Amino acid sequence: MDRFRFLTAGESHGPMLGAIVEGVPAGLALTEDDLAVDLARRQRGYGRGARQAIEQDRARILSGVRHGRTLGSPILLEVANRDWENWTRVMQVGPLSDEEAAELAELSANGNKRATPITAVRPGHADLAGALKYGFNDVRNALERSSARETAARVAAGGVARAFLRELGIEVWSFTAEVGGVAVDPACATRTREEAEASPLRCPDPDAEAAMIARIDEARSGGDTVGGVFEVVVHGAPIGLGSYVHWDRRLDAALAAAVMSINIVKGVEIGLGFEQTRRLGSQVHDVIEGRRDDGTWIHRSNNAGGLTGGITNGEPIVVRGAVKPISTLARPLPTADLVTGESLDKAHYERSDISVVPAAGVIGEAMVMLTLAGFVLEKTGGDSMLEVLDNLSRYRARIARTPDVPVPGSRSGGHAGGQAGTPADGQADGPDGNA
Ligand code: EPS
Repeated sequence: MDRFRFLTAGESHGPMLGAIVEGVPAGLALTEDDLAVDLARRQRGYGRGARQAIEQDRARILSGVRHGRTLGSPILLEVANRDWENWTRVMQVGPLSDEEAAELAELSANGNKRATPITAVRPGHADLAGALKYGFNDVRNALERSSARETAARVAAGGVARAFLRELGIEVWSFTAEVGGVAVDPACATRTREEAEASPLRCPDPDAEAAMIARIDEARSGGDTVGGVFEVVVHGAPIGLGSYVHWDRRLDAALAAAVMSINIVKGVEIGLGFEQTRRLGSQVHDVIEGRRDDGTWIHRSNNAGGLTGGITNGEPIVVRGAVKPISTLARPLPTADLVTGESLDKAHYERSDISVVPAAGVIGEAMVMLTLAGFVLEKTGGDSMLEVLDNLSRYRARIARTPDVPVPGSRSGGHAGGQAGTPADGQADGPDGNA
């Protein structure tokens, strides 16, 4: 069973979004203010639409924390949908009385889009496949949950993972690497992390950002949308998270699945990603220069994105997500009707964002952190933070030394070299947390 897992619940225009995070060790300092930081970052970014002016996302912690510290029990989080008050009848949980049904029918007859069943499925959205799969004749039943609004709950859960990883010295950040075909030029990425974070697109290259903003404006005036690429970077992950022994123990595979699960993502790269296929091996593989005194290893480059053989190698982990253009267009594409199957001039439209690449980066961070937290706990074990920290520091100390190799043929625990891992240094039987 997974040591660390989470689930979310909630519809885009329902009363709230929820998340349950399970497996967080006891004793972690955690407050609602900690979670508010990433939730606010997810709401920002040039190209966002009208919905973000309504929402002020903040997570309530409803279980699993006492006096500011986790208890080791499931953590239940709630993010209210402020827009709910405009949707109470349309999204009512209880059955509609005859009067309530008549009220909705009248609203619809008067042209109220929200009260009218949606059948003009949007190309690129989950509308058609989702409605057919679940047997709906109103796309509202599918789009409410397939909406990227759900990612607010993931980011709330990701905030818990961030607090955990931070205690272990692991930091996760992201930036906008590309929008509408305009890419950051690494040579011109002059902004500090704080400056990039505060910029309209969370972008480290000011010139590229200006061109990206122009692309978003062009798309907006054409009733269109644009996608892009975000890059998530992890610093401080210990060597040895993940494994090559099975497909589902590879950290690179888990990170790819986690980032691909974000509603709008259609591609994931680790490190140099697809670019590696265009270069020779000698131009790709990261030359290993040796071990530092603190036990970390020096690679001349990081084209592997911190992961070799599905295992962290001590370099920063680099994961890129490809964000498709949003599928709800102000100038809708032609489509077909869900019920009649006949072609239509225009797909459904209410309101939408133009571009969400900066927000997708924050969601990417959350998915990376939630995945990493599980792999860290698999490595360290531990029911309390003290135990996790203790196990991790022993493991770090152990791998910083010459490998502790049993002498071939020895049955009594003799060790090559003799100096490493002896009871005298208190490490020989120390857990690496994976026992
Ligand atoms: C979304 C449609 C829009 C987005 C929404 C995702 O919502 P609405 O239909 O209320 O205008 O703004 O994203 C969010 C609400 C959010 O918080 O990210 C969709 O169809 O996926």
